[in-house]
Amino acid sequence: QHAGPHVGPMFPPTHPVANAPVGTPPPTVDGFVREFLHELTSNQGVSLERSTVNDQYLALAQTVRNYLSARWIETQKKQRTTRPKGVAYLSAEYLLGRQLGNNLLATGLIDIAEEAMKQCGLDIAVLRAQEVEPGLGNGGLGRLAACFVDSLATMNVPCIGYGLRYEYGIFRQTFVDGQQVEQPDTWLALGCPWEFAHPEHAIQIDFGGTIETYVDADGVERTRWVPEWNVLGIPYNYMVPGYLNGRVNTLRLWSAEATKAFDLAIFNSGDYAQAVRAQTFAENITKVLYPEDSTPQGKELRLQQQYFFVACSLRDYIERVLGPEFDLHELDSRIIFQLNDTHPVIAVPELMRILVDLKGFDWDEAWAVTKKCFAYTCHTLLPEALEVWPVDLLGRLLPRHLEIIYRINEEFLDEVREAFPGDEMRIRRMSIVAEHPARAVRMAYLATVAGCKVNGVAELHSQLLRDKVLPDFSQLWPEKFTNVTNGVTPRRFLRLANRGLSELISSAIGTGWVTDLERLRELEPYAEDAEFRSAFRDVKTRNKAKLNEVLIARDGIELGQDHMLDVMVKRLHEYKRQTLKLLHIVTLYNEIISGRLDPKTVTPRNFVFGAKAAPGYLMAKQIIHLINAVGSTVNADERVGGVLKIAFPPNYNVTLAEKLIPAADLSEQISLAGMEASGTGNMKFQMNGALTIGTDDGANVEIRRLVGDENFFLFGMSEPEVAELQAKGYDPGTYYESDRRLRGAIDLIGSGHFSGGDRGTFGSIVTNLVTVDRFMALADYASYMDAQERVEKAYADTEEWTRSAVLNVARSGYFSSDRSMRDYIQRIWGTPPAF
Ligand code: T68
Repeated sequence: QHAGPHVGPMFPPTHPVANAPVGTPPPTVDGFVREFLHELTSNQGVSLERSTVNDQYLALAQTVRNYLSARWIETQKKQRTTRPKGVAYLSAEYLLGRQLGNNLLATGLIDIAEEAMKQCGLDIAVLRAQEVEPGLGNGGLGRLAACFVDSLATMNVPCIGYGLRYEYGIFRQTFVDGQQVEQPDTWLALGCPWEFAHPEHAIQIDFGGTIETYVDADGVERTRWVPEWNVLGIPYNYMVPGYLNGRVNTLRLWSAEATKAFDLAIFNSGDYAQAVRAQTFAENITKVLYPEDSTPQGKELRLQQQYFFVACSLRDYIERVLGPEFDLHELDSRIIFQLNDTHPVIAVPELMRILVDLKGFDWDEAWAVTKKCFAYTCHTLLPEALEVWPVDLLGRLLPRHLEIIYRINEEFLDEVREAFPGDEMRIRRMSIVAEHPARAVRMAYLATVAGCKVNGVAELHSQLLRDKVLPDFSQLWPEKFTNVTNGVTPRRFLRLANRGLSELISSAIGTGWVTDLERLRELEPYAEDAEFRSAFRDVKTRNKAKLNEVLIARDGIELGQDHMLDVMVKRLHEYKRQTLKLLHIVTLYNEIISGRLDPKTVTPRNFVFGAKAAPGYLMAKQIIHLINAVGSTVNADERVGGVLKIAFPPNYNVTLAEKLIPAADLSEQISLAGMEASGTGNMKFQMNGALTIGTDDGANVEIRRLVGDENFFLFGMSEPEVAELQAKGYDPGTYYESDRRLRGAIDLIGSGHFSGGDRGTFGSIVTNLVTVDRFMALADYASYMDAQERVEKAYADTEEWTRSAVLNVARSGYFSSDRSMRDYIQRIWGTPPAF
């Protein structure tokens, strides 16, 4: 049952009190009040009486930030002398969530700050609610990056996170007549107190132009890039504090600005307006986060973003962190660049270009270094999610990089030819440069060829990655492939988000679990303890009450009282199957209104959805519309008697997740098996004592193995069964025809019942389900309905349910991102970074 030998924390906290220099006396409430008032007057320029909530929030943030910055400077100073090997996490997304609470926690200042604000007549909860979260990511991938940098800091591992400082993060979702409308995310509008801008460290990044050959001083023929235009990368540094350990790592996000060349153009230009537009052009690079998760559109601006941030990051690490004295032949002794999906893969030819064109390495020497410095994490199984860049686009924007990719590919294909003589089909399959439908570079292949390791993000995903996505590569280099199952930070998602449960846990087993989550195992005996279970239920009840308050204040949504809380929150995607969840709800509703089901016999439930759809993903947007339509119809229908309540608060984000997850009873993880790479929401729910209803997909497989079948509601086809059905030819129509309840639900949607009688509104959803159903919702429907009946039965036995919930928490230790980091260190990064 146990996921592996328990080795305890590899990196114990070095300084268990506050995150302040060793020897500093802990701050007092009075001292904190003084510092806060000082920040208010000196930074905001207002008195307490005249200050706004925003002033107060900013002053509080500044006060906390001062505690961190001293340790930050010390961390860097120490690193400059010890010169440890570190991790550079390259990620186009960091979905950080609010910072204030986390930084208070990391510094041990939560109680002091709360009391200090009280003494100033302020409610710290109101100040915390003022913070707009930096939504610099789409979903799981970006949130994972944020969890990983948190864990590395807490484990005392040197890490620098590199990414993009989007001026507009993930759009703010609103609903108009039940349909998604996107609003710009103006997260910087009221000021961001957590960032440190360093325009003096701007880096120039080139684009476009041509390449030319020349003969250098030694008579060697060399290539150089003659770029056409350039922009400046301005670093914005964020502090990433370890939990009570005194380490503060750095997250460095790049912002694009126009170079002097643009200023000059403005100065010289007769057409001033045109020249200013050119400046905007440069700044467009970091203007907005692309809201497409898992369906990259191949837009030029996206490639500009990718190259911009990795070029800035490599230059920064090589020139500023390592410095001019460093022998780059030894680069892998100081750094591993972890590629978070393919988005940063253009870093591979960029490092080759730096070494060969700028540092004078010969090709083989440069390739030997490069191969040791990168590792690649894949986050998907969907073929359409694998990034591919047309060569004409690449060649136009980065001509030298394209040439380097061609050479990497040639040498790689020679290696394949040697291993598999005469197998031209294999050569074509494995080529980094695809010839059809148009010539294009397959970034996942480039990452696999260049990376010293390739990993998937859950056991099943890693196996499918080896066997189905990259089979030729795993055959050639079996030792390259490995798994690291995702994890989530218990600081944010348990300690901070669920204070009640945290305190209950600590009262039972002490506080060590915060940095050593496997210790939650010690809770297992408490599952048998009726008093503990009752306290556990009280926490849930309070969390539900708090959620109600939040939803009323935020959206005017009222949930049913004393209902089971059934939650499905994640991006809207067909493979995640929000429609299957809807079919369950519509079935119950249809059975009630047609008199076959007495609502008094139904377990009262709140169904809560949270999901953003990519703006260009029309089917996803229609599904959002349908959820809202079903919600308003069912909620208003008196025949239901309030036993089914559907809530779809708009703009699901990290902040809302922190309210929803601790209140949930049931976690919906219902993707088609073989489609969800891992999932991480599933782990957060488990950790907070929700039971999972789920398919054998992604990390659900590992969750179920750990909690045991009796504490998990499994349903649906397994991945091999899916493959088999696929191969045999899937016809959703047969399921529709043969299952009365399913047909009833689909027909009700098709009848216009949820759309004021208009059959057209959801016609394409219905047609799609009955004729295509790419993700086989209909095939899993019956099994899902059965599993939901098991949920109802189980929920009726309160004590047994609580027992399961406690065991879910007790067995969630494996899903700490600290464990993920330990696995990365052992399986990928090699020698644990020294510190
Ligand atoms: C997610 N991927 C996986 N992608 O879907 C999820 N994609 O199973 C996994 O748990 C998680 O990664 C962490 O490993 C994403 O979130 C994106 O957001 C994305 C963004 C841009 C382009 C492609």
